[in-house]
Amino acid sequence: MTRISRASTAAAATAAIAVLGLATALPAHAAEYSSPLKIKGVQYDAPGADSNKCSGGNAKNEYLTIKNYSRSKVNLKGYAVKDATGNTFVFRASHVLEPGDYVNLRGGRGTDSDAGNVVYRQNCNFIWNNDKDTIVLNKPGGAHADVHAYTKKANDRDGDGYIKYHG
Ligand SMILES: [Ca+2]
Ligand SMILES: [Ca+2]
Ligand SMILES: [Ca+2]
Repeated sequence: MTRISRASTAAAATAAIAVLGLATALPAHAAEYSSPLKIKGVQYDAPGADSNKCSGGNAKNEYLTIKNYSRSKVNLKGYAVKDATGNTFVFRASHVLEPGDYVNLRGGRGTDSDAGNVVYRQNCNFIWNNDKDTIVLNKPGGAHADVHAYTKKANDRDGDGYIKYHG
């Protein structure tokens, strides 16, 4: 991607909107943010009957995969994940993602592992609704990194509980 200044980006965007007359017509889901980290996919419905028991439940099998699509290392510390109702998880610890590296943010309790590419929410309740929800990934300052709304019907055609966003 060509690197251009913020001012020229804004000017270009304004010009494009003026030309296309899209100022009020852009739907929210068309937004694509500039971010090194994006949502690779989500297993929003953990396989099998859901149980939020910490022992024997399956919240660990509900997970969000966040991947570093940039050519630089990125520290997850300070990044936050939110659902449509505002349930929030903040990455509190340093966890560096190399270019192309990813992390699975899983429900349930467990030991985070950089080598194992896993961070646990330390919460045995499910966060991603099985019918529909919105996944928000925010940068440490609060700006959006990536946002995806889904419904089981529209976005999970094969019905396996997994939706792929970025490859
Ligand atoms: Ca779920
Ligand atoms: Ca399930
Ligand atoms: Ca699927």
